[in-house]
Amino acid sequence: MTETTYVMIKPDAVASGKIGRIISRFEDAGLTIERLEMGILTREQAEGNYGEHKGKPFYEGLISYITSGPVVKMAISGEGAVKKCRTLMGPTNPAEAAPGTIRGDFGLVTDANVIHGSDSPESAAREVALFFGA
Ligand code: D4T
Repeated sequence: MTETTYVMIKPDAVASGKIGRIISRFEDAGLTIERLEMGILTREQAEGNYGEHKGKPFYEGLISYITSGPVVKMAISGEGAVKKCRTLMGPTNPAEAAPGTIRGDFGLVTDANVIHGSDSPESAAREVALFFGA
């Protein structure tokens, strides 16, 4: 099924010059970049994206990290785009991510793990609306 997901290149990857190589992974896989915008998240946007983690020990660090510098926000579409993007990204902990995945190739630690991607079609719809409007 053709669907649209939300993907965000995180501050560590933007600061270290990985934007182009990361976007190429999605285009090379046949997915379409529908929307693209660079900017610094407000605290409200960061909390909207990570509300499910509120109260966890890593939450405050996560919010300050994700608002620490520019990110690249994208809406990406294609057949099975939600799952496909997560597969291209690799697991949350870059130490467990295989070579060839984005986190495996460009990341080292969970608290600065290069990229975010919606984990379900429901999250994707909510996050695309949160960052790009309806
Ligand atoms: P995101 O949401 O950024 O795509 O990551 P995942 O979907 O792969 O993983 P997640 O929701 O479990 O974690 C969200 C975010 O929190 C950071 N994190 C996570 C952290 O700093 N320490 C931790 O122990 C965990 C579990 C990394 C990603």
